[in-house]
Amino acid sequence: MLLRMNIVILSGAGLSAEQGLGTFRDTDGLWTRYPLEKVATPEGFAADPALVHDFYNARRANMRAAAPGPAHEALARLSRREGVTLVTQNVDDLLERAGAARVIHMHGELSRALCHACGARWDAPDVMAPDDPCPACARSATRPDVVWFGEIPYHMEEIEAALVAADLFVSIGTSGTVYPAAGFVELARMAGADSLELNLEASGGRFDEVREGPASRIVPAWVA
Ligand code: BV8
Repeated sequence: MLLRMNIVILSGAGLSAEQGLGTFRDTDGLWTRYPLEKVATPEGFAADPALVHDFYNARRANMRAAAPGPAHEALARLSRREGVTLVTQNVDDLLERAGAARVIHMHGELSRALCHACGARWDAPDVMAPDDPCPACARSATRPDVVWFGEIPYHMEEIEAALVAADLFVSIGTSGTVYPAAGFVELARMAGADSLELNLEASGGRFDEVREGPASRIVPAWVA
């Protein structure tokens, strides 16, 4: 059982891979099927909003058809403990559906929509299209509420405050290729935290300890 300590947990696509949501950079990953520049950048959205909406509509349908797994349930239980901060790069809602107390979605959420004209946010419908009117300003300027490359991740101040106060930093199911998330382990180590990676295969980042295996097995074993 984990002693009473400040723990920051960062998760990536590997946390939800076994639930059918796929990853980005594994052999059959999303970025191998959709060029990142076309579907995960503001420029790609400006060039072809319909393609981007199709990409996120497909992922939203996938997410809504999926269910949380043992790793999500274990993290949800742990998140209700004082001193535990759950940060995720994932845009799915499986941790919330597993009962997690609070999830910090630094790359946004598939289940939310954003108006890039007035900044309004609302619960995304199953299918979004470029000419959907914004419920607040009525302009056709709606987009998925996710953070694309070149955009500023959400909740950075809160995340950085948690990292500098951490006794333990745990990275789960992420390749550590996307910044600023990939730099969190260094931030936590500089602040004196121990670091642990739980991943199918070690990402090669600088962790004090690495445990390899599928999240559905190694995350509940670590939380227990
Ligand atoms: C920023 C959108 C400044 C949502 C994503 C030039 C211009 C501008 C910026 C940059 C630039 N050059 C570099 C940058 C920085 C850039 C960046 O890092 N680029 C990379 C490619 C080098 N970052 C940004 O642009 C970010 N913004 O820098 O703003 C700033 C910074 C700080 C403060 C203020 C301002 C914005 C990045 C966000 C991009 N959006 N997605 C969506 O569509 O989902 S990124 C995308 O990659 C997802 O969010 C995903 O979460 C993220 C990371 O991928 P992973 O989750 O790690 O997934 P991956 O497939 O890579 O790996 C899977 C892992 O799972 C593997 O380790 C595998 O072993 C493991 N696994 C698989 N199966 C299992 C498993 N583990 C356990 N069990 C299993 N069963």
